[in-house]
Amino acid sequence: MNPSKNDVDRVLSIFGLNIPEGRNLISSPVDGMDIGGFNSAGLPDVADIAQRSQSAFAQWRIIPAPRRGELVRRFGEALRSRKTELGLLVTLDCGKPLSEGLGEVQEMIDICDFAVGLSRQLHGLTIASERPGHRMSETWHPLGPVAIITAFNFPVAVWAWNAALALVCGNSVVWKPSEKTPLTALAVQALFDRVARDFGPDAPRDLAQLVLGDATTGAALVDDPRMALISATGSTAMGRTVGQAAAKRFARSLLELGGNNATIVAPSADMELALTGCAFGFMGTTGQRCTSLRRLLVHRSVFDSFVPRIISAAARLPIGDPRDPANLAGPLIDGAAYAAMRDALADARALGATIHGGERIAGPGQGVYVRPAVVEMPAQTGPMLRETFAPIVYCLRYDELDEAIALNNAAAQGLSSSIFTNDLREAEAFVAAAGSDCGIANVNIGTSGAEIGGAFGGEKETGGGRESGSDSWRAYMRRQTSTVNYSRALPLAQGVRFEL
Ligand code: UN1
Repeated sequence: MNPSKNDVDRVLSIFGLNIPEGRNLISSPVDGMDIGGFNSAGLPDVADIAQRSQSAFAQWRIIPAPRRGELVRRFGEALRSRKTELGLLVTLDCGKPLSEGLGEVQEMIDICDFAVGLSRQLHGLTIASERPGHRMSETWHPLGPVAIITAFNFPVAVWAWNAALALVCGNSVVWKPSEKTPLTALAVQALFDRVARDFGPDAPRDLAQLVLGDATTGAALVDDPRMALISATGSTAMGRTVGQAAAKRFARSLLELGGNNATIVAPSADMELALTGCAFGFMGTTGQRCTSLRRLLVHRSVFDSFVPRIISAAARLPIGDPRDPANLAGPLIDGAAYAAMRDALADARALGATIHGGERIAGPGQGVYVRPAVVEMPAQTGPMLRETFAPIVYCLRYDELDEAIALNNAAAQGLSSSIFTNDLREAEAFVAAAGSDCGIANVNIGTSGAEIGGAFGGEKETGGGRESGSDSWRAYMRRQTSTVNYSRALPLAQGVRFEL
């Protein structure tokens, strides 16, 4: 047995699972070795799952919300007790360093805590009626089965953002994880199943289900008329297909898609903070976060002192086996990711860019390990305006803040953005109406690594959806307006007369 398979086998057994077998191969990006396989669910399987989800929803929606919260609380406790094992499995499944694997499980725990509190706060409104003896109110009701489609880079946290909220909101969920990372999904599902079983009859069978498969499986789920909300995280290309398919049948969609995130480094910035924020931003998670820093806009007066420090940080970054805590970056997910990285760098070179790093380096087995690339661009064109899911940062000089904000906003996506400055006017201008057009606009923090308490998502080609904190829960419920007449007359609104 190869080393990563050995680890996977050991961890899966803790969750009562064996290594799955099937036609679609599962390999660990850590060493590129095959671990097992799975079979894609076909159309009849998806239809069956959707049917079961609908039955579960019919039972779950009438359980009081605080009791639903109790199930999520217990699930959060189960995650706490298995954080170490699950964190390691995240690392084996998607290749992120162990501290980030553990961080991802912490993100799941955090959203469970958030959702438990929320389960007593799904507040509606009372609204002043214009008619005497009438009361108008707004109530939030459970919506229906929710399909959750997730990407390889956060193989479990993004499911948890969606599932924890959807469950306290009274919905059932069906999860279609990335075909690149089915192992953590299997473990999390097994953990949830155990918690749900122990919860007793209030938790219906099939409340949360898992469906493994490829794009065809995902499409079948999106098209199923029983799925009330499609929450999809991944590429803009995937979101365009999913969003249109959902819209065709008037289903709701919640899209959290690509980003092409920029950081502005102003002359007054604390350069140490900026260095760490930008370094983690573009190299952390091997540049495979949707919030990863991809464009670095540096004021002309500090460019020549700051960018060489970024280049040297990239050259020094400890990269290797993500299970070794000495390494701050692990592998790319696969060879296709490296091919995309190479293509982007070749395009940049053809445009006259100067490239530092970006080469493949040795790592365990067949794992795809790369040196992050710092690219000095002549202008914001070509690959700088595309999202390449790899550790590449394109650097550009700017002279005026307005120009930097315009460059920030010129990307097709609008997920995350940040500015490093100690100038209050600049900081406020960046987060004001005419500032960054992104869903996330940070000051003296990098673009990635958001907490769960805020709403997470972005504008334009990022899809417009908001997941996780704040009032994102509303996307998982339906709003009902009720006007109750407790008078003995029936006055019509707007003074309309209708007397028989
Ligand atoms: C993603 O990459 O899809 O803000 C999610 C962050 C993480 C979530 C990223 N909390 O970087």
